[in-house]
Amino acid sequence: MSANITFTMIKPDAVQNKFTGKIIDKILEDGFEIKAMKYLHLSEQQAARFYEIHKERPFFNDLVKYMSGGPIVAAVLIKENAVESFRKLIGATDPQKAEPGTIRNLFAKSIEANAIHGSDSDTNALIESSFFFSKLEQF
Ligand code: IDP
Ligand code: MG
Repeated sequence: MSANITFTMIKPDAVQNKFTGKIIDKILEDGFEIKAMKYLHLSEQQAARFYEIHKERPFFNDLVKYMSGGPIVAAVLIKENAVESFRKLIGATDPQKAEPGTIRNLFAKSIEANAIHGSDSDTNALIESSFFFSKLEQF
């Protein structure tokens, strides 16, 4: 069951640039089902907690400021092999290295403001989903 779940955020740059609708279209066209979704503005503390795993990396403070700098859209997505399939759909972290047609290739501004988040493992998909949504059993 957990292998069919991933978690995503449409990041502040993409929301600000009015790419939310286009990105959701790409996700649905790729066969994902939206199980839960919300629009919200993270506080710096929430962004720091979400990205705690990166706290030793040099870009951590900038990342926290950027992720709390404007509203985001958070969602839980369902598809077979969801984590791997979604990472393929979004493309490489650096949009300059992302394959043509991927969400980051189409909509990201920079390696930091890269339009979208995707979980990197089944375990993290569940942890990240429960960061934003309760009643995980419904997934
Ligand atoms: P991912 O989002 O592709 O999984 P991670 O390495 O987990 O990439 O990094 C988390 C986020 O931190 C990235 O999506 C991006 O917003 C930011 N980031 C990653 N590497 C850099 C960097 O070298 N400079 C600035 N920001 C970065
Ligand atoms: Mg990551």
